[in-house]
Amino acid sequence: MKVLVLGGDGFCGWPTSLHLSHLGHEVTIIDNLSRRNIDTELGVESLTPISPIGERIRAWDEVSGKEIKFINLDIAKEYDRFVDVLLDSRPDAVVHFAEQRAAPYSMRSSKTKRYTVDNNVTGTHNLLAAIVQSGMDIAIVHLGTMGVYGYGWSGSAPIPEGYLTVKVPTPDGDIEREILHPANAGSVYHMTKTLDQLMFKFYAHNDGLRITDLHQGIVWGTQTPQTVRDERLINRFDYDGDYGTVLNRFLMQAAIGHPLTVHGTGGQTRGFIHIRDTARCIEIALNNAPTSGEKVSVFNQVTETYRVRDLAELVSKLTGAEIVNLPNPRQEAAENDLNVSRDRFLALGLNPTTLSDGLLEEARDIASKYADRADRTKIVSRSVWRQGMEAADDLMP
Ligand code: NAD
Ligand code: USQ
Repeated sequence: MKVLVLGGDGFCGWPTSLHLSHLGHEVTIIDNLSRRNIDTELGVESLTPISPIGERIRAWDEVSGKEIKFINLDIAKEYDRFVDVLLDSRPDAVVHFAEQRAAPYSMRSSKTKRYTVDNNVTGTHNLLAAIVQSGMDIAIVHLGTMGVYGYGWSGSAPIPEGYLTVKVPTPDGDIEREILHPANAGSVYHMTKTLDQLMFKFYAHNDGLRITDLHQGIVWGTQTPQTVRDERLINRFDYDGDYGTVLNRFLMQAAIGHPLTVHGTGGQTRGFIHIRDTARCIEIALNNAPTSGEKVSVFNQVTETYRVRDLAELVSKLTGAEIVNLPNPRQEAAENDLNVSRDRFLALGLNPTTLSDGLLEEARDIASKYADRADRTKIVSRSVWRQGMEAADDLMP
């Protein structure tokens, strides 16, 4: 299959590109390298030493004998060029990772709110319009988020895979309808993903586009069987207060003797998935694309759920790290349960990597190995959801 990977230089996109190339697909990465530029803007670097994209691709060619092409292009700003790329490369599928993905970064300032909306909403819409304009039959696999549902909105009822069956009262009695699960975004970033869903619904219905939307939980881990083949292929590991996600942050904090930064009581429950399983889920989604005229195919891409304080305790037990409860910089429920339906990927053969399989390896081979690259001043999350909220770094012991 010919596959364009939008955002293929990023944390999920790079290992997925290697995985697809390893399987024999013809992969072209499109990326504007904005994520690397945001690192520069924030004055941080990945904990792991990531190589420039050209070197990554050369290294992959050397170790695997397989070619990955790279095009530096902004999908939100270079529409005509993007249409030309589609017409020239004639892909069978596009995997879309190319969005600003950090909730704290999206809440940092009015500038980053506007950037996140402009980049994500326009980028996704450009992709849809470009495929229609090209007249080609190209399957889309998009990385969405569990955050479109909100966390615990339906109490103990499991969150369905995308759609909810509801009863609509009418004068002639109730009628049943299937609707998109109500959107309950918790940040400007998550809001852009709920807008993506509406655009997908429209284009699947109006133009018969074949779209899969993967509602992914928090990705943890770093390496995949392909990224370990050469240090120049290593995946990025974000640990800073904006881009670092909770479990990877706790592992890295433990490795440098920093207290584990639990927001509030740590009663927030979230869905998790290992990076190896992300790549495998994309493969499964590409092999099971819907046909034209079908509704958007939604999968919940989550393998386990954990409460933040339980994660902190797990890491603390493993490493002896101290735990600190900081005022929560976010506006979110202090405690929530999360019950997620996740049958579709399991039915299609996903064999998940669990925390118990991978945590020790991650702590040893990544967090400890690269601990001396960490900048302690970038750890605490300084982006607050509303003006006037307390910045937690003044309260660190
Ligand atoms: P990332 O920031 O590491 O990667 C995104 C890539 O897209 C970057 O390389 C960036 O340069 C590129 N990009 C952004 N805007 C672009 C544009 N306009 N044109 C071209 N390239 C552009 O993020 P990630 O962690 O790899 O996440 C990838 C996708 O998966 C995102 O859509 C994110 O919302 C989703 N997701 C991530 C996680 C997670 O825990 N990392 C969880 C759920 C969903
Ligand atoms: N948290 C802490 N301490 C920390 C960091 C985070 O307690 O040091 C808490 C947060 O307050 C939040 C939870 O941990 O309650 C998760 O935060 P996170 O930064 O790990 O994840 P989140 O902001 O939800 O975003 C990440 C990805 C995003 C993706 C989302 C999937 O950055 O791209 O969409 O996970 S999900 O959470 O399922 O919506």
